[in-house]
Amino acid sequence: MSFPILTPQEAAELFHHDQNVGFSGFTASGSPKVVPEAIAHRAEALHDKGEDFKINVFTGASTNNWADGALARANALGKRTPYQNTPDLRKRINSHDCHYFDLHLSELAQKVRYGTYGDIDMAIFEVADVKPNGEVVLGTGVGNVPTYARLAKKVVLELNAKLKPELYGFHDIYLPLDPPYRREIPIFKASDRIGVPTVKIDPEKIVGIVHSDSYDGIKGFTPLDDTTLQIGANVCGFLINEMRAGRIPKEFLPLQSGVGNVANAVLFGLGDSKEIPPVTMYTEVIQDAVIELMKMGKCRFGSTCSLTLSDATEAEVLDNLDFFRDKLVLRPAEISNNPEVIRRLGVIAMNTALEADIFGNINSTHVVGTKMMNGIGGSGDFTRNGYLSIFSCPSVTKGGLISNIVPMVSHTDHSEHSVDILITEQGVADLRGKDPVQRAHEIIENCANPIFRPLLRDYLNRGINGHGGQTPHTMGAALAFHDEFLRSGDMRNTDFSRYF
Ligand code: 0RQ
Repeated sequence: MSFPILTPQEAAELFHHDQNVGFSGFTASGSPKVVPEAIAHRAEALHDKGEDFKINVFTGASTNNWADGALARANALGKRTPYQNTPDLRKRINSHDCHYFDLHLSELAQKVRYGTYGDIDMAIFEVADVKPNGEVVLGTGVGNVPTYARLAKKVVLELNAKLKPELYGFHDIYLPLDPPYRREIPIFKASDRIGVPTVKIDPEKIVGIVHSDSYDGIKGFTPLDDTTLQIGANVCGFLINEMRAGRIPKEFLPLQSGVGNVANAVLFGLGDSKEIPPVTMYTEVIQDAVIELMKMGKCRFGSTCSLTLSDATEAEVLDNLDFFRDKLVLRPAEISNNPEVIRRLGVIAMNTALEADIFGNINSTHVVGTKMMNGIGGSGDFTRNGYLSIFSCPSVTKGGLISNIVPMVSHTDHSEHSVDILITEQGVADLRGKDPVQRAHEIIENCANPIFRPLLRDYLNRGINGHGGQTPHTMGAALAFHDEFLRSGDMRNTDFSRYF
């Protein structure tokens, strides 16, 4: 069967108001690049005529500026899940123009298969190759394609010339049976393959192919500053101590690392360490640092949902696929982030917090408790199920106006029950085996910025000497740091006497 070749504009005409649309990819990697932008233009034209036009977009994780960015600017997103990170969409979410529900990434595919959110009307998949029988080789990110491919009524393919058919073999496509028929996910080490290399789409559903020619559009990392480097060094130092103490076996354990500069700094630090053996990753995103480690022989294998690489590194990988062929596997999000596998493999989870409280709860998503930043992403999948769950962040933000260590988090994504270790540039708080007050001392003395330590000690002592309890919060004062920030823009002005 040969499929019609469409322009992005012709493809955009196939989408209608209030349809549920599944996108390929995970982060900017593998996300569609030309059709969503054309849909955004179509939305603008329809809005100008006074017509309603918004689509509900289901992805693997965040997308890119051509998809979430353009659709948000056009106010063309009705519902959106499970994760995003573009400034324009963030504004739409916080102003209620877009109904965003923030979900653990591992959960979406199964919920979609059960029909929780209705039918999947359309899907747009970026592919490296397509066969006449509807079999496709995906690109740099898988996300939830296997599920959307099965359920979507119509599929538009974006055939990206930058990708190569030789990506065949990098993907391991596996769709688990749903409960009550689910069996074990038979991954026993990061490199195990359990599925097939391609996604088979019913050719009758493929309504056309649109050509594109672009890398994922991810910028290189900004040079690491002193704070980031020190956090990275503290994480590495902690992991080395754990290995020396025998709490991490000498073969080491698979690593998951979130996105961003801190994650990159940690991985570069691990690469420099003579003591840590070459690592494996069981993770959702592989960034530039892991590719460097592979070239240095310091990373043996990476299991991931996406290659979230800067354009230069993506080009390098695509030009050297044979070198990476036995070092990488790309899996669907429900497998890369699968709680059963994460727990079985003993993954060391390393994620970033916006703020942590003195008792060990983490806020990763909401600025001052109200404004959505990005979403929980896969951080909950890994934190809750990892062998060791580490959070890191700088001790202060915005030049010291904000303390990232607060009396009580203004929103909770990861509770004290799931967080083992907190790390800032100041040091390491080991929360394991400690009660709430012991954890508070550990966090204040080792992780809080010295400028904020007296205020945090004051809060803790007032609580202990006041209403007490195992977790000695003082309800009227627990959010005093945030309250002060909203009043004066500077948490350092917090005056607890106002609240007691
Ligand atoms: O603001 O953008 O105006 O400069 O938040 O902070 O320090 O640059 O850190 O880029 O690593 O993001 C938690 C958001 C951290 C991210 C979060 C402000 C700060 C800055 C960003 P500017 P940094 P990062 C893998 C796993 C959840 C999902 C996840 C995230 C901006 O890591 O989204 O982990 N995590 N997924 O100034 C107010 C505070 C603040 C603050 C920082 N306490 N109050 N603003 N900022 N702390 C990926 C996937 O799942 C796909």
